[in-house]
Amino acid sequence: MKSFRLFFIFVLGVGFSFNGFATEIQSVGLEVLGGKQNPYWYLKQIEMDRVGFVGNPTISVGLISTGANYHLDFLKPNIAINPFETVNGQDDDGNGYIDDVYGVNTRENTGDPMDYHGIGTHVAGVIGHTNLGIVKQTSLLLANPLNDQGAGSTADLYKALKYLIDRGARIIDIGVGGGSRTELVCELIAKAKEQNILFIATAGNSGGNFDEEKLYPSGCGSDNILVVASSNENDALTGFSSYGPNSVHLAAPGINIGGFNHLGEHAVLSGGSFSSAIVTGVAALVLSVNPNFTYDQVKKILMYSVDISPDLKDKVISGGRVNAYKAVRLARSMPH
Ligand SMILES: [Ca+2]
Ligand SMILES: [Ca+2]
Repeated sequence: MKSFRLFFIFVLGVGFSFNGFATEIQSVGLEVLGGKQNPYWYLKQIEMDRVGFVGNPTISVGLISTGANYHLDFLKPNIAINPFETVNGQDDDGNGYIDDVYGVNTRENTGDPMDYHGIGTHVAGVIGHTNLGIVKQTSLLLANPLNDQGAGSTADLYKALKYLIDRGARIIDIGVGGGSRTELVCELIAKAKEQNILFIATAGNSGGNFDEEKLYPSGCGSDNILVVASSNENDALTGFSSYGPNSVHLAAPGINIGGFNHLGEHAVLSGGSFSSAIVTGVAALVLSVNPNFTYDQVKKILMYSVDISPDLKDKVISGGRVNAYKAVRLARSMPH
C-alpha cells in the first residue's frame, strides 16, 4: 500500500472547509466555544431519559479515533480487555502488536491506544461513559491510526480497521475521513459483512453535498456503512454538516456536545465525529436488545425510528434525526 502525505486540516471555530483533494484522513472533530445551553442537551433530544436500560457489556464497539485515556474512571469499566494478551513485552496472541491489552496505535505500531489529542476520549465517552454515555455498559475496542494532531494515513486506517474486525467488533465508529478513495479500505469494509459488522461514519464537516462529493471511507458505498449528518437543537443541519438526500442515512446531534477530554476535563465540542458517536451508541443499544440482529436490521431500525424533521427531509434519506428510545422500542418489537 502506498504511503500518504499528511495534509491535515483542523481549524478552530465553526465552518472550516474540508479539502476534497486531501489524501489523508483526519479526525472529524471541530472545536467551538461552549454555548450556554446544557451541554448534554443531545441526550434529552434523542430521548435517552426514556430508554431505561444500560446496554450489554458483551457487545463490542470499535472506535477509530485518536484512542482514549483508558485510565479514566468513567471509561475504564467499558474498555474491552484483550483476553489473549498480558503486559510482558511480547505479542502473546500473535496479532502483530505487543501488549495490546486496551487496543492499538497503528501509526506507531504499538499496543497502546492512549489518547494524546482529546477527541477520541470525548467520543468514547459519548458512546460509553459509565454515567453519561448512551450505553453505560459496553465493550469499547480502541484503535488509533492518527498522530497527536488528529491526522494519519489510509495505510494506518486500514490496519486499525483490520484490528477492530479481528477483535470481534460488531459496530465500528469511523470518526475520520479523507477525500480520496482507497480500494483496499473499501474492500475490507465490504468483506466485513460476512462478520455482520455495521460501520457508522460521518458525512463530514465541509457543508457539501455528499451525493456528489464523497468523504472516505464513509463514501465507499457498501451497504454495511451508515452515514450520518450533524444536526442541531432545532433538528436542522448544523452549518458545517455535509448532507446527501441519496447517500446520507440520518442525522444526529453534532454541535456543542458535552463530554470529557483525555485529561478528564469537561469539554464542549462540535463535529461529525460526535454525530457518528451518538449513532454508534444507539446502534449498540439496539444490538444489546438482540445480539443476533444483522447489520442490515440494525441499520433499518436506526433509520425507521428517527424523528422526522422538515429541515432534514431533503438532506438525508430517512428525513430525520436518530432517537434512542424509539430505536430500542422498535428493536424490542421485533421477533427474537
Ligand atoms: Ca498482541
Ligand atoms: Ca504481551
